Amino acid sequence: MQPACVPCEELLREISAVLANLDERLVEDLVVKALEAGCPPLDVVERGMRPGMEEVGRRFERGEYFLPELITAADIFQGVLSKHVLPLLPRESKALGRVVIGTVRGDIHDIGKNLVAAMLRASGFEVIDLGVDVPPERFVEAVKEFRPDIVGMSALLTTTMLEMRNVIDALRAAGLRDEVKVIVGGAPVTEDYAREIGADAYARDAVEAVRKCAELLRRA
Ligand code: B1M
Repeated sequence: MQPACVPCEELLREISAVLANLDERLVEDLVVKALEAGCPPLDVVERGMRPGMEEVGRRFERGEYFLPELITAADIFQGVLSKHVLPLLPRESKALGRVVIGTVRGDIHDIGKNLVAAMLRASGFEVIDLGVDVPPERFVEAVKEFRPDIVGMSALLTTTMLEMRNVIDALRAAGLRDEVKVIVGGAPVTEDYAREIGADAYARDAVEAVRKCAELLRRA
């Protein structure tokens, strides 16, 4: 991603700060202001709102915030995203490929996964979203049922990212591993971890996820 212009950078910093402070009205006002000023919608999300969520997470770790604050932050994020940002995403009409996506077993974080799904759809992928807390068997069933080109997994917890390996093993046991490409992502996931568990790709954000999925199709 290119650096944002100076007025955008300032607005994005402010968005991050007011989201971290859980000020819903100000988040919405500033997001609208940033979009009207021409800041790219994805910069608003990835460089404004996402760092705000990371700060919420840090305050939670330090014991300054508790579960209700995490829930409030998630509600603010999702509300602003669906009201102001998602409607601005382009609609690509070409059918690029089919992706089955889900958050792995034991994990109910879905904001990042939903953003990845929305970006893939906007870029011309057909997306089948299995939701959250998805067990390996459900990924396997979905591959049999929908015959996707790609399986995408999201995990936000260091404990649940281990499930990604179980899904890949389950696909292999069902004789389906060579039928699909696998992409993984989520805050604790890394390129090295993706390689270690035998995934085909890792993406750190939604834009990279779209680029990597397009690359995976070219390699298929
Ligand atoms: Co939770 N939580 N949470 N939480 N939560 C984290 C993840 C945490 C890092 C906070 C912290 O302590 N700093 C921490 C995990 C620590 C760890 O494992 N190391 C944590 C914890 C501990 C917990 C609970 C255990 C708390 C508790 O109950 N005591 C609990 C677990 C519940 C469970 O899943 N079983 C829990 C619950 C929750 C809420 C339900 C309250 C809520 C989620 C609501 C929801 O998702 N609908 C929540 C939230 C909001 C967070 C933080 C604050 C924000 C997550 C978020 O939405 N970020 C988070 C702190 C953090 O992330 N640093 C935290 C914004 C989003 C756009 O980014 O999800 O990273 P992200 O997605 C990005 C990329 O990662 C990537 O692209 C996305 C878009 O750019 N990506 C992919 C994601 N998936 C991808 C898939 C791909 C490719 C890219 O390919 C398929």
